[in-house]
Amino acid sequence: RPRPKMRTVGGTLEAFEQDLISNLYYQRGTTLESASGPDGYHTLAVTVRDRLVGRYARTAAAHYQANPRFVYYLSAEYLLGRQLRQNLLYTGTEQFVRPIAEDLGVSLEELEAYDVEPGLGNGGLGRLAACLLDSMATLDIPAVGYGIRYEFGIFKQAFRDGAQVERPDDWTFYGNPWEFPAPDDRQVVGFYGSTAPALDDPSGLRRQWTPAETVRGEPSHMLVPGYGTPTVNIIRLWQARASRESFDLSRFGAGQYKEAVEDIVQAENISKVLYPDDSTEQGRELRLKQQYFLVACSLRDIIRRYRLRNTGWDAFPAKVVIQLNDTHPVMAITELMRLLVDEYRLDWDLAWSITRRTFNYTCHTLLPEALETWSVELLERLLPRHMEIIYSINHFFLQEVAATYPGDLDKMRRLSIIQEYPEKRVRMAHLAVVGSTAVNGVAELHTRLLAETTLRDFAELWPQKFHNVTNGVTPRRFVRLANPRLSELITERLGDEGWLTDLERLDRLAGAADDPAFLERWREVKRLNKVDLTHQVERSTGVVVDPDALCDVMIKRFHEYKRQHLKLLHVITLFNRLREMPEMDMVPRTVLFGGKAAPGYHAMKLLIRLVNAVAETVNTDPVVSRHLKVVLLPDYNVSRAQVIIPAADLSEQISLAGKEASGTGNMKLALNGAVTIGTLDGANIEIRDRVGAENFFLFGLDAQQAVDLRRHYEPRAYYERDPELRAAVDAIASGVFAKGDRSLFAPVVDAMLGRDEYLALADYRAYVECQDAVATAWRDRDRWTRMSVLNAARTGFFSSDRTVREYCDKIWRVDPVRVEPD
Ligand code: 26Y
Repeated sequence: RPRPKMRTVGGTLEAFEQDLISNLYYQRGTTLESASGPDGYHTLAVTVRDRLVGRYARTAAAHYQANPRFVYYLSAEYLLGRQLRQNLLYTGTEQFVRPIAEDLGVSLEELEAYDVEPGLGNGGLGRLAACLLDSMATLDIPAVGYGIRYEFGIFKQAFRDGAQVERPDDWTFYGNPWEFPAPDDRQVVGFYGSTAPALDDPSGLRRQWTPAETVRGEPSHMLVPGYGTPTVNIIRLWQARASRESFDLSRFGAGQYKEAVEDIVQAENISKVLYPDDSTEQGRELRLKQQYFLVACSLRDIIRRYRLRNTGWDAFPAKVVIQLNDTHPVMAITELMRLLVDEYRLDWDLAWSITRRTFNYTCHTLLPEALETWSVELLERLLPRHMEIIYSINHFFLQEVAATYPGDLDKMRRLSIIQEYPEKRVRMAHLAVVGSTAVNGVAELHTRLLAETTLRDFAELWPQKFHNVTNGVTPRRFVRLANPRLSELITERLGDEGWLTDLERLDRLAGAADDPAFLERWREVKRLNKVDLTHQVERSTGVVVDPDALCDVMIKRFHEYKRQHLKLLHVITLFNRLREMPEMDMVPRTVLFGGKAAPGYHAMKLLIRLVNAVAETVNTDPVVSRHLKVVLLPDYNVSRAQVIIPAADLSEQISLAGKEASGTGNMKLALNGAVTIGTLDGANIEIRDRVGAENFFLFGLDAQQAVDLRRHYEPRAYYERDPELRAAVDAIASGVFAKGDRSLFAPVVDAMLGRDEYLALADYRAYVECQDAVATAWRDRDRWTRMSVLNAARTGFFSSDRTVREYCDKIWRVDPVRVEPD
């Protein structure tokens, strides 16, 4: 078989093969003859990784040389996805692997099976962080991401009798070839203890904290390469380690083995799991510890880096911009104040001015219950000095408020960082706004509603602080890697791969939407992707689905506001219709759900059971299953998303208007040619504006109507009035999906008819009618394919490259630094 001879940025094939064999020998200590699968994978991984190390070294050198302003992204979550394929693509070595693997008698797919995705996040916010880092590197922005190296990431989801069971995600069990430990940069972090006045400080604002407990933070980093550029940034992850004194040798000697390691276990628990259950006091304390651990380690590292090239503090905000990804890292504001005032002895006002100019805050929610608060009692115990600093910040802030609104005590109460009733708590979002230069929402509607509702008083006080930066997604992972067939077709049509770094060029596909030959090829790509998905569905669930059916996809965390139950009511309606009229000519559909429910979120775990129960009933009904299949794919994650998204025809974005901050799955699906059925919520609105109303299935209440209706809402009235809705709800209540057991799903029915918090019943009729319009459109193949093409062609705006450019222009004011090419 002829081998490509050319020299590319990835080097030559011969050199790559040489390095592979040498790495197998010297890194794994084995030979071709005796290597195992994991040996092969690790060897390939480090061989690819090695090609990024030179770039990283040159990036670090260029950054050192330029001493630029850096973006430091602080996030409790990162959902990076698998690394192997991405790094093969980014290093230009993808082309070598197949011929070499063939030679050695293995397949890339076999090796890739060992590539584990680091599940260091829950959902949208964590994946956004990963997309932004990818775009920052691609745009040559000097940036570092900081996070926690959770020993166990997001749980693995399985189903037992249809119910979600959670298994630990031991993602580093076989080692992680993608990270570099950096033990020299470890930090020490304190907890608990007491504070005392500093000796020579008449203002009383400087104090001395003596922690009662210390923990080490050990960093390791993963490389974040840019696409089409030599820039390689890093994400630095902290793992908690007991300080060396924690091992109690004398107790061990006395046979008290458990007690001897107690302190070690306690310390290392800090980075043990992503989002420890917070239903107990200990759980909440552990979460706060995690948050402080992350920011304390990261700030010390940021200061260490600053001091490599700078002296004094005046230039700090000119060289350091810190982006807070939601409220989870907001304690960084108080920690920087503590470092500057107590440790570096700056006076309060200067420290506060530096701090405020350094931080910016991104809010990702509108739900009041998602706004974090911490009890003063807990803070006083765990971080006594930080609590004092919060009081001082609040004191000076409220003075400012009083000067602006003299005598308006209600205003003060609403703006205060401290909530007084029913118990004293610290409002982290308020602290974030007060301590930041810029605050942003993640879609236009979200930003507007933030300013009008959740953060209204702040938006009135400081209107210039508020910005919108609509989210985006990286086209490298979610189009090029996830959907190579579509990527090839696009590249062929547009003439080159420029669209991958300039996504708005996709608009040149719009012309092709009227070219029948192109439509035919577009359909063929979608079909092949659906065949791939079909195999995956069959492997993981045993359900056989028809690749020619309409592939109707709802993939996201299970949450009431996202309204998986509304989708389910539609599914049950189709089921009822088919049972009633077995001969009806219904458009064949596969309804695919994917998503996890938080382990303590009982209502959603019950809904998962119901989805699985409906799936079982539908898929085993001889009549219904000819037209309809329902699947809940277990363990939805980034890797699964990369298989599902390219195969989707219809994208379900049906949250109650005014509840979904942005959504990013909506963007990924549209870019892959799925047509959206959705409400006027989050970024759906901006997607519809761009793809055109005629290429988007809109239904339901808008945000204002939802607020108005909520005031006097009676779900039962909708139930009584609409026979199809009644039949759907009754089917659940009657036990059809529970082998006659009427009690199992009764709580779902009660929630719908009782309060129906997210107005699913009110939107039901509009939704079902809209779905009927979807089915009609689907029957006209060319019409549908045209819509599909136009969705991809017109959503180039939703590249995270554009998002990062907006952050750069509006908030960060950082410039790119060019790195010496390979
Ligand atoms: C405090 C803790 C319980 C907590 C943990 C995780 C609170 C919030 C979160 C995660 C929030 C999240 O993922 N939000 C999503 O962020 C996306 C990126 O901006 C948005 O697209 C999406 O609408 C929003 O729900």
